[in-house]
Amino acid sequence: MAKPIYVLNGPTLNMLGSREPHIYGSQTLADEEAMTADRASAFGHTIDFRQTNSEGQLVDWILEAREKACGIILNGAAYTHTSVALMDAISASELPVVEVHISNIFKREPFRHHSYVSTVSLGVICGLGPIGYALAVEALSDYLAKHLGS
Ligand code: CA2
Repeated sequence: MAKPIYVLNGPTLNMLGSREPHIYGSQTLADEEAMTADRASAFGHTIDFRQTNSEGQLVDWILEAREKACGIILNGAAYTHTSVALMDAISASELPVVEVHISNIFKREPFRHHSYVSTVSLGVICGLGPIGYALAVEALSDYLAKHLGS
């Protein structure tokens, strides 16, 4: 059976749709999951969509993906800007990773301008709102079709 795309979400993204809609929009994480699954299905993929507030759990899921997933879409949230551990796990996974941010991190505070995740990712989508996840599915599908014939 074909391996899914892991879609991994970091801390506080479970609050989407309930607070700070001026930054993150009004869609919930469940809405995000449904939209991402639809787009994946259109490209012949399935997703495994998860959220955690724990850095260690994200590391474990990224390493698990090495065996169980064909690629990763990662919104590491605040850990994006702080976590060498996430960066090392992505490198160790040897999988294509598309980094997603709902907000435009470059328009925000300077501490959000650096991403450890970007340094080891295939590419980055940020600032386009929730559709960024669907765009990431499209980009990853295109990459996988060209590089793995899937
Ligand atoms: O724009 C993004 O997707 C971020 O990854 C979101 C993170 C932030 O630390 C990154 O710099 C950019 C924060 C996620 C917190 O999500 C909330 C959702 C609703 C209400 C409050 C926070």
